[in-house]
Amino acid sequence: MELSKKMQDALNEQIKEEMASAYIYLAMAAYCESINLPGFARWMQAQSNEELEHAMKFYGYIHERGGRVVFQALEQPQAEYDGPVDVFEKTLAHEQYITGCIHNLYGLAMEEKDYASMGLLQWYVDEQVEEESTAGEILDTLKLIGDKGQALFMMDRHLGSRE
Ligand code: OFO
Repeated sequence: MELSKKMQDALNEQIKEEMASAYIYLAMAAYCESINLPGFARWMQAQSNEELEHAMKFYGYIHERGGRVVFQALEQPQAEYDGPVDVFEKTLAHEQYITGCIHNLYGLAMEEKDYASMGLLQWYVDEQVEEESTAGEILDTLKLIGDKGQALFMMDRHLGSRE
């Protein structure tokens, strides 16, 4: 079954969202470097790489279905933040936004009875549960830590161990 034009456009739009996510997290990585939190920066870089993988999974899928990938322009990501809590508040909010995008896509696939796309999107639905949970847990820990420098240092080392 050929990919509908409407579904193709929506998937291309989601490639943009995933690339924008990669760009946002890389900007957060650069910010973390600037405030001497190299572990946080490393974690954000790994997050950014994962987002590129999310984009490329859609890229591969559109081609597999005989569709056409068209890239869109990305907005400039925010450069400055108000410390690590702010970074993770924005990370969680962004992931919640992405979950909404994925659910809308799933809804469209259902409407169109595009079962193949529903199968692909189920992977993203599950991934978003994990993404929100991870960001939420880190945010909770950061709120507990408050301004205790030593605990933040330990957290930085811990986050820096992400592969
Ligand atoms: Fe962070 O999951 Fe994709 O965007």
